[in-house]
Amino acid sequence: MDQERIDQRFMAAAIRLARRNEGLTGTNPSVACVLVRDDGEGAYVIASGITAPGGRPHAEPLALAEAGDLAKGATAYVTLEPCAHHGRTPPCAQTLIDAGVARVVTAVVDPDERVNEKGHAMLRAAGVEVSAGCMARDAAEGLAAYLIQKANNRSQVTLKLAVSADGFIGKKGQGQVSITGPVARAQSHLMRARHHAILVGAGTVIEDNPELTCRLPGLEARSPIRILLDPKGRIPLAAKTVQTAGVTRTIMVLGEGVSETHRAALRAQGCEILPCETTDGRVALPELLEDLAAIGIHSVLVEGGAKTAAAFLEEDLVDELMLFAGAVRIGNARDAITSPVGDKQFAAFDERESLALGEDRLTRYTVRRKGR
Ligand code: AOF
Ligand code: ZN
Repeated sequence: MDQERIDQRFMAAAIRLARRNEGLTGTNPSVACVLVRDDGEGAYVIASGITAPGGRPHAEPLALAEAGDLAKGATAYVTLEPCAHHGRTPPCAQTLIDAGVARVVTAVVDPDERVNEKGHAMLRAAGVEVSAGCMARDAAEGLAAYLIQKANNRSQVTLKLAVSADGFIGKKGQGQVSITGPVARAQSHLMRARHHAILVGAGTVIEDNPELTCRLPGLEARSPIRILLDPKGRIPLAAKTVQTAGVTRTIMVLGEGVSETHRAALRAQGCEILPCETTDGRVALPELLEDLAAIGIHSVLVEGGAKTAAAFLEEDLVDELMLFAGAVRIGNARDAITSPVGDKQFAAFDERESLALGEDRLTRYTVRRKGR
């Protein structure tokens, strides 16, 4: 295998590893570092590290500690350029140098102004060979929440939709309609676990009364923060999300007109209140996403309903689209709700991958950005 193929193989492993702590590292990105040696009989992994929950330690010192003396002369594959700053931990570039690592392969340049190629420069100045940009696009997808916050000062948005075989996402006034099977459902709960927050509009809370938690066995603690858009204060106190606000952090996004009595009642249930700007009675979404980023919520999974999804699409605020195509037909177009993603919306996205989940199919799309 040539060096480029070998590099891609280990970087792909690092990218997969980094996904494990996605959503757990606070405002820090979940980065992975894989240490590899070749003693003449082919390359093999000696150690690995992922940014710890909470954001520290960083990935590199964790991998180096596991490798011990074997790190001398090894190659480090890191999904993000090693940091060059003395933050709450010493610079990772220096830690790699001190451990005697011979070569560092990175995927994405760290846009943090304290790093931004300084990590690469530090390594090169110490005689470490640096290969940057390996599998950059794939790694950037895993780091999207961090990169979007740095570049656009807002939270990253994933829109999840389940569409029936005949193109509908539900039926009016019928609450939750089952469109996909158990395998797809488990996958959607995994998506919840990987995001900082899950967001729905008031209509969905009123009609479906969902819990919006992650209910995969063993991953219950990874339920995302719930964000409920309720500019007019229509969500009843009896809603499951309000009733369980003391267990799972719940943020109510309220417009100016919502009464103080209602606010106090929500607070008494344990809800947090985030005031929002409104236009024509609807939440101003770009401002909301900036506010969320400012309080450390860097990724948001939008799960409904049709109007909320359409609003995010209209404002070009969807970074990733997760489309579950169900095998069932809903029929009766009169009360069926059409998918908010039509040909016009699809044109803004690139298909990235598609997988079969039982009877259903999940296709992942990312927004097409200039220069990509
Ligand atoms: C790395 N490896 O695993 C991560 C990095 O507050 P601090 O000191 O933890 O610094 C936060 C910054 O560290 C963050 O903005 C980003 O630039 C970098 N994250 N760097 O070398 C890692 N998670
Ligand atoms: Zn670091």
